[in-house]
Amino acid sequence: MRFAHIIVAASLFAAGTAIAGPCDLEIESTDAMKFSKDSLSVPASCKKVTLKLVHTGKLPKASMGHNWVLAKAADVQGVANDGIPAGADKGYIKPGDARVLAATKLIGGGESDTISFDATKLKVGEAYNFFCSFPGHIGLMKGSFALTK
Ligand code: CU1
Repeated sequence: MRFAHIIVAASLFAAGTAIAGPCDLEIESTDAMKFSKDSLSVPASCKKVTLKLVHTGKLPKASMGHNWVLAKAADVQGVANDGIPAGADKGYIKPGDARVLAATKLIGGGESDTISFDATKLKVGEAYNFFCSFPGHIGLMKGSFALTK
């Protein structure tokens, strides 16, 4: 299992993905409502994780906005449901939602956002998901996130 993770990471790297270090992640999002990766992981030794979300499309935030939201897999649907009434101004995230472990801002085509978050509260073996909380996007824009030993 651990070996498989290494192979995935190595192949992503070989594909030219810009990964500056093991605790630095980058993911793209598109006008086709897709993330460029289905899964992300960082070593458990990371105290701080940096994630850069890039929107490679051209469509505006109002119609094809994307963000990157991290939560426990079990919390994801609830975070998504509660984010919709929060509206675009709040990035479709309920203010103060403690289930949200990290989130970028909502961005449109041509934009990017980079965040850093505390990884020391994340646990090896816990199932995390990342997703886009723009209404209706979670169906296509969701992936797994894990801490690896
Ligand atoms: Cu999205």
